[in-house]
Amino acid sequence: MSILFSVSGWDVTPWVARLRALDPDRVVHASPDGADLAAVRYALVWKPEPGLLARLPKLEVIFNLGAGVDAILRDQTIPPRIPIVRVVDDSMSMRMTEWVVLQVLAHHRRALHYRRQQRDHVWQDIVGQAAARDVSVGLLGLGALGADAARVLLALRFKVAGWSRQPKSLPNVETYHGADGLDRLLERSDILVCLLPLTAATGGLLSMPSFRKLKRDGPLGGPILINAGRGGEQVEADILAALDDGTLAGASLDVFETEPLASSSRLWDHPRVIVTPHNAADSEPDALTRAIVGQIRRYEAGGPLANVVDRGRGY
Ligand code: NDP
Ligand code: OXD
Repeated sequence: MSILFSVSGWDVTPWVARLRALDPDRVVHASPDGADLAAVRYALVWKPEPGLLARLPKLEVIFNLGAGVDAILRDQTIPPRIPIVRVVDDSMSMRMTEWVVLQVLAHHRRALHYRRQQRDHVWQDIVGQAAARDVSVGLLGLGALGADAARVLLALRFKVAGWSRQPKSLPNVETYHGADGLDRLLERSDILVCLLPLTAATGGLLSMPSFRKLKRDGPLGGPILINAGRGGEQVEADILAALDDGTLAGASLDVFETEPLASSSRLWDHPRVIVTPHNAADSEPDALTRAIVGQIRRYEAGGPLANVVDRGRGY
């Protein structure tokens, strides 16, 4: 019984090497090419070829090598009996929190403005710079990633609120849920951070109607949008229109409607936008292969799998 990798867009070599080192007795295929598909028990995947997983008759568990499962759930051929396990790991949460904090601080401390001044050799302070305790950060999504970001933002003294599907309680975080809750979160947010999974309910949420509900009288000269969830959650034409008409004062985007972001997109050159290439929190081969081998050992000893995706919910 073997393990099969099916990964697109990444170099799978370090993953295969680490897995073989951790579990030397197991046959590990780096790709479906030439593999005995009839003997595959576990599949480790990122955006696998649609239809492939349905062709593995002995498949017992799918390990998605990222946290988001929108891509794999689009493959309707995956038999419902096979559990899909996603990434929930400190190595990922810490990376995402670093990215979120970097972006929040960049806008809070006007990094883009001072960068332009540096380029022009201008020595000039913005008078009346707000303190973190005067800035409200609203987190869309209070899961593994949102909750970790909240913890560190609180340590920096930001006011933190969050929105989830179900009611949730986190220390020192104002929490909201449901449609009414979303409006209440938006109207109190100077900085909106999206860490939501892409589902039928979250697609297109980051659009002009939401931007218009954000807090307007905060200390940053207007609301800021930060998105590292999925590009399908944002309407880029609305983001640009909102930046142009002052509905948004700035944005940091790690994910895009189409990736890679087209070189013709105005987002690249916008003076109040930070673009990163969907790398806010990369999957770390070392930590994640260790976690997967641990899960396989527990599972084979009769224990439960952790972090199984609820396919009905979509995340
Ligand atoms: P989790 O499943 O742990 O958390 C998701 C959160 O979103 C939960 O709080 C959930 O609510 C909330 N949520 C889902 N649907 C809704 C809804 N309709 N209304 C309100 N809240 C909702 O996911 P993670 O935190 O691990 O990851 C979040 C996403 O981040 C991933 O799905 C992926 O898209 C993205 N990501 C991006 C990366 C990057 O590099 N840019 C890297 C890793 C992940 P509830 O608590 O009630 O279930
Ligand atoms: C993920 C991602 O979902 O990197 O893990 O986007």
